[in-house]
Amino acid sequence: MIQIVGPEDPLLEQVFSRHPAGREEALNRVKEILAEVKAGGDAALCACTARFDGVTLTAAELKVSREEMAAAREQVNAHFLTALEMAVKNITAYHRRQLSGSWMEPDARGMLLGQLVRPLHRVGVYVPGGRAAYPSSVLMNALPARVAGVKEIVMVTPPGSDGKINPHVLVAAERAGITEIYRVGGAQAVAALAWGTESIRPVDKIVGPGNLYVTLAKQQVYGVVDIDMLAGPSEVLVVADETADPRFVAADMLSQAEHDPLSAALLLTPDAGLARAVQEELRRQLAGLSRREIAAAALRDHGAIVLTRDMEQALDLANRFAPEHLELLVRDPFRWLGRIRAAGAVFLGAFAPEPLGDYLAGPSHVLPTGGTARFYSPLGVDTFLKKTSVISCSREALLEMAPHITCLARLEGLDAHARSVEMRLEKPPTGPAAE
Ligand code: HSO
Ligand code: ZN
Repeated sequence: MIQIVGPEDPLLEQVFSRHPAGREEALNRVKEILAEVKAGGDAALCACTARFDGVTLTAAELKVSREEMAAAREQVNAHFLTALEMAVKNITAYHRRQLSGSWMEPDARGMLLGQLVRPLHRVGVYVPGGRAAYPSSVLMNALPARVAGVKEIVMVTPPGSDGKINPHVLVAAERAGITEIYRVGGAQAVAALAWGTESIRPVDKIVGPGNLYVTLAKQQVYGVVDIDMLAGPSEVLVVADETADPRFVAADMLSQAEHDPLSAALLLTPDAGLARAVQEELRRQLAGLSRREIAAAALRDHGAIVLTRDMEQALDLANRFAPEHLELLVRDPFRWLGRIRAAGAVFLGAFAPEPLGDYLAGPSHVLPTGGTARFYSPLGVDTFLKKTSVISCSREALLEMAPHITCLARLEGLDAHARSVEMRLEKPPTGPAAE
């Protein structure tokens, strides 16, 4: 089911590569859908929803009504609401620490330089539907936006076969401060957020994970709007030594394997005894899971137990894989933190299992996957902020810098640039600057 291999085994190349199958074909379909919605607006959204979700809607039904929100509130229980509150509290507190403000500073030459930090005005949050309709993901996308100060947060999510949206998702959306909700998913929803339709106004940025179609659509509209990242299936990589409990290691690998048959779950360990014990545990625990077929497929096709020479080699391989989630189930995990170069989130020690981060710890669970932790960061407050540079200068300071500016301008063949500076030095200025 899951193999124990050496670090040079060809199986690892395959597991590490993470190329989504069928990408080209999906991309062609996505381009067609985007063009259809760009040209056809609401009518195209309804046609796509009928075709892909099997739900017939009128344009007026795209937006989720107050009545539906009220009905959702009736359907969730008290324990869910308590857990939701705790998650909201922790996620908000964590993201408040990420806030960074505008600054302005005079320099010795008489210039005043600074940076304005401003929230985006309107963002779209994509929330998957069906078996992957997670209220936790609503919080993990929307609360960082709220903390950043985003005024309009629009959620899109595909309807279920009954035309409805999961009530837990709706309640989480309301609690997280989402301001509009539309019953539309897939590439068509991304098109609507990017270009707008009669009933959905365009946004400045689209965030949130989706399936391959959604991800490719986000990639296509990048530039019309901003996007957070290109998200793929969930992954966990556990680095463990002889001190790790094989039951914990197996349980944590399964916790991500159960997301998707395409999810990756790896164990890297220098301990052969642990490797065998985890292999056995995986077999045992898998049998008791409701999503065992999904998890088994993930382990079979995207799972491996790698027997490394030592901990150093395990960490080197982990950096190469650049996992979404990295667990260090080792003696003194903090000792290894300095060696980690690429990971979405790191979980240290036996009592920080990955699902703690999925739901309640505080950091967003929207993390870079597929090796993109080499250059993407977790979704956070920064995702929703943008900056503007501020420059002010005294006449004296400009005088000092003028020869250098004009030198560079003339070198680039740009006379008007040079003149713009020289003119200010010729005669006393007129206008308000003269006072
Ligand atoms: N582990 C998933 C997020 C999630 N888990 C949602 C449970 N619900 C991707 O990081
Ligand atoms: Zn998860």
